Amino acid sequence: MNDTIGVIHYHIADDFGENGVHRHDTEDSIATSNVRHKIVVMGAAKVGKSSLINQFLYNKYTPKYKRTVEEMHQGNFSVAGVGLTLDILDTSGANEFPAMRALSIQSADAFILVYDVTDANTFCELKLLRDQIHETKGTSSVAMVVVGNKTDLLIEDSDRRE
Ligand SMILES: Nc1nc2c(ncn2[C@@H]2O[C@H](COP(=O)(O)OP(=O)(O)OP(=O)(O)O)[C@@H](O)[C@H]2O)c(=O)[nH]1
Ligand SMILES: [Mg+2]
Repeated sequence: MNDTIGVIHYHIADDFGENGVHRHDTEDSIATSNVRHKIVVMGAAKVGKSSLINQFLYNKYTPKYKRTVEEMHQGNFSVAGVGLTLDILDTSGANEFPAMRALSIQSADAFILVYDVTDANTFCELKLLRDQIHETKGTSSVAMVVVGNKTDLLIEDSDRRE
């Protein structure tokens, strides 16, 4: 998938569906939705994958940590007048269940790979993940975006040095 997504206007979800699936289906978005993609969010434990998703979809942030096993979210967007449904899979950074990770990779159209800018190990982990994704997909032509998270901690560090 090499589609370029321009400006995304997103809605804040206000409903929690069955099976832990968070949905935001307005009549308007259902009527016009005609593109659907599955995005899988991966990265080491505690880098902030769930926090990014919760902020993006629901405008919510909590400093409390609760580990994820696996959670599917859904967002409906309008991109240049075209309805877009994103199924966003939040994964566990712990990789306790490698078979589950392989299935997630197989099912994805695109990936968001998250690391913590204050922890170099989490960036190294992304390299391994990238290799696993290429291997599982059988191609290196895979849509992925790398996100460096927790940049606020870098700003705090430089403030302290001054
Ligand atoms: N300072 C700071 N803390 C953050 C940021 N994003 C997330 N956190 C905190 O980091 C911790 C881990 O965040 P999560 O979003 O749960 O991390 P995760 O990658 O989903 O972790 P797993 O589900 O275990 O893989 C939480 O206590 C968050 O509040 C950020 O941008 N800055
Ligand atoms: Mg999580």
